Amino acid sequence: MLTAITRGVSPSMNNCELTFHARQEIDAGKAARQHQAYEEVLRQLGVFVISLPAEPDLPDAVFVEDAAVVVDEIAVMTRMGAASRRSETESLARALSVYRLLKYMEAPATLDGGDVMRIGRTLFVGASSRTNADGISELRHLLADYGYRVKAVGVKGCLHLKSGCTYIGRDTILVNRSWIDSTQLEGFDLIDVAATEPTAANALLIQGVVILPSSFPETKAMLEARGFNVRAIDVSELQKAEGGVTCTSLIFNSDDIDS
Ligand code: CIR
Repeated sequence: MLTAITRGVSPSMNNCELTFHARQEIDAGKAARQHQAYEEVLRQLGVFVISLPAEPDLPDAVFVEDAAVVVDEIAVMTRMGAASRRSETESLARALSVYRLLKYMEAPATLDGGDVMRIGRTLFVGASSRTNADGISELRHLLADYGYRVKAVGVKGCLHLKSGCTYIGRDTILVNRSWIDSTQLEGFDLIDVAATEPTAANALLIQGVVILPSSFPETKAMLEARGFNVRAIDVSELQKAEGGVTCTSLIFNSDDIDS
């Protein structure tokens, strides 16, 4: 069964980390409602959602994707690039330990899950301001025994690899090529985001449906014209914290336990 771990919006979200966006007031109540609607969409698509309680003292803890890389056999608990976020892994590790053997990244490695785009047995990993070379080689080492290949991809001008590209099925990647070294994505069809929507490349593929923020109507229309089934959702408050639609869940198959 497809399972998602999510976590409620922290009431302290206004103290979130910001790298590329200017700080704007976030309505934490509205963010929580948008997040619940996101969880509901996952449920409608057949995903079993495990919704962890909010962490009041950890402003970015809703962005669970960054704290772990879950593959079919194990979960790698990351050492996130932002020191303020590192204690998010504790409660998440407890939740994930039910489903996967856990491995932990060690200093000096840093890596955020938002930098990891998995396509089959290949993990493309963004060399970003959050993920360093040690992080990429440690992930490669931890996953090599399980038959995964890790390929580094240059990232500049955005937070994470998946701020600038995501896999949307049918051998296709939605991309903003000005932020991502797309030469590493050879062999895939690339669809460029609309020029007026540079942050539109963060989409979440679930059961053939491409979930996309509703603030990107031009990119949505382009994808629909190419035959993709797109579901738009409003995540405006989470976007103010530099979040998108991949970062608020960790999705994995819970039938693969204890391999
Ligand atoms: C941060 O800067 O860490 C958070 N404010 C946003 C994290 C978004 N994560 C993601 O897209 N994977």
